[in-house]
Amino acid sequence: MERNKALELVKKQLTEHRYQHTLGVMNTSIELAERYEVDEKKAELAAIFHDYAKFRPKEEMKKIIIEQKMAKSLLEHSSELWHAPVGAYLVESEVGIIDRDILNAIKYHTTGRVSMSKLEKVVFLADYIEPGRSFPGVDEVRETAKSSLDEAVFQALRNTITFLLRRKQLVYPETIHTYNDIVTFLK
Ligand code: DGI
Ligand code: FE
Ligand code: FE
Ligand code: FE
Repeated sequence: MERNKALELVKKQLTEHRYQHTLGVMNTSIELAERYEVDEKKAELAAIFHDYAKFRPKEEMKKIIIEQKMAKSLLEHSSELWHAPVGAYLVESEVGIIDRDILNAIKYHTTGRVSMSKLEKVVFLADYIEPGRSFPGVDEVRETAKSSLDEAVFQALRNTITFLLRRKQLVYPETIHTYNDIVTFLK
């Protein structure tokens, strides 16, 4: 799918603010894809559609999680997590993208997963460091992203988990598993 067509489709699903974030994730994903030798076209499309389901009503997302037999544990954790797997499903069923690599990059963009592909890491990281983000510690991750994809993904995960712990929030097990997998790999 051509970039402008994809952007036109996603724009209808998002607020102006979230659309600007999406453009940031798109540009950052393409840059990272170039740097780390990932398919740039796949990175572009995955980034454009990564937050496709962000504004779907919770009830609709819940119904899809149950009907499509996605992990039941999602329902016991923050609804903030739902738009990623639900987004992958809707991008396939509504937009017609069938590329598994792209769909997995959308599906795992919030929690990551064990043995992430380079494409999945690129979108996960771009979502964290795109120019519109202002998380504490994001500049360190931006700097690291210039030299190591894995080290930068580790730092982004570490910061996100630390943020959740500080706010006394549940941490989804897949997020912890992703962290352990990356740490083991980096040692
Ligand atoms: O959709 P975005 O805001 O661009 O970013 P995102 O999809 O990476 O994250 C959405 C939210 O999910 C964000 O507030 C952080 C939160 N989050 C990420 N991992 C976990 C999590 N929340 C919980 N409770 N548990 C997690 O493991
Ligand atoms: Fe998201
Ligand atoms: Fe993220
Ligand atoms: Fe996002």
